Amino acid sequence: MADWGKLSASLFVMVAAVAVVSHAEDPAITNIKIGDLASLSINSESQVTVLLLVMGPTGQEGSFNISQMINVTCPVPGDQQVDDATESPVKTSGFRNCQEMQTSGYNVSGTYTIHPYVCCPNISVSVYCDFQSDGGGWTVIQRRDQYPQQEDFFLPWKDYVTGFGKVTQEFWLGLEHIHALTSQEPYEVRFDLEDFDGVTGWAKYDHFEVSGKDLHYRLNLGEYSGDVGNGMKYHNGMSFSTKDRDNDNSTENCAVQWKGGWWYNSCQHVSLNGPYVGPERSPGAEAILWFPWRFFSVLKKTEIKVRPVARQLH
Ligand SMILES: [Ca+2]
Repeated sequence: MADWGKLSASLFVMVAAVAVVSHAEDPAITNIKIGDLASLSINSESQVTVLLLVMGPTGQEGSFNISQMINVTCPVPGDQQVDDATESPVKTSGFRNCQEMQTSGYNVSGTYTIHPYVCCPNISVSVYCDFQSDGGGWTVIQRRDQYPQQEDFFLPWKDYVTGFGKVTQEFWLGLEHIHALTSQEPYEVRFDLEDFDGVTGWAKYDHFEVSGKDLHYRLNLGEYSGDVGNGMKYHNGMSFSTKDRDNDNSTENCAVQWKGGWWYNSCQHVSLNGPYVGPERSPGAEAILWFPWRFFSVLKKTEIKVRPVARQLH
């Protein structure tokens, strides 16, 4: 029965996709409602080009502009580099993010499998869900903290795109996955910070979107709230840079200078992917920093987490 379901769904997908291709150049057809159609995949060398037509949940309203649906790209399954071997993720089905899981009753923070790609729901990604902080529903996209062995964050572009580290310890989820998450619907972001004196602080932006690779994963932030200062304002609108991909506004290479990938301007007011060093480090040296809060005092712990704005439970 399941096989027949897959087969019939595939046939439907192909027929629907062909129908759309044949009408794609018709200016009169600009929008298609979610649920009308599914997706067509075309294999290329390393990626899957997808004509994005989403089969949404029953009753879901919405539409996409055709011009936005063409040339959506997804990594092929298996690209994820984040290591979840230290804790087997709880297998789930159909959830695009941790907020949807929480709405369905999940409430124990930990490692879960989600399917964040609207274009490609077969792609699963292991993430850490925070169901406690500030109402929960957060998909964690970055963590720094003190461990016997610290993760190396001074890595090249390809690692920042696909992600690295352990989702239960230090990690970067990956720009492509973050882009997929924040492309689902309007998202917000929360930064949780802690210094070596145990003092905590937070910042939240009511909009958070990371553009795709064509725009070098540009950062788009909304309004700030919090108690650590609006440090990310300086980075809003910036492309991502790594030591081998200089997209910053400086004549220097900020990622080399500050030893980590980030949305550098020229260069930074916030540097959460810098080297992990203790409070005894040399003044001014590269580290994990949030200038408006602690200036050059290094931070002990950071978490960056995201969730859909419209689906908050409170
Ligand atoms: Ca530069």
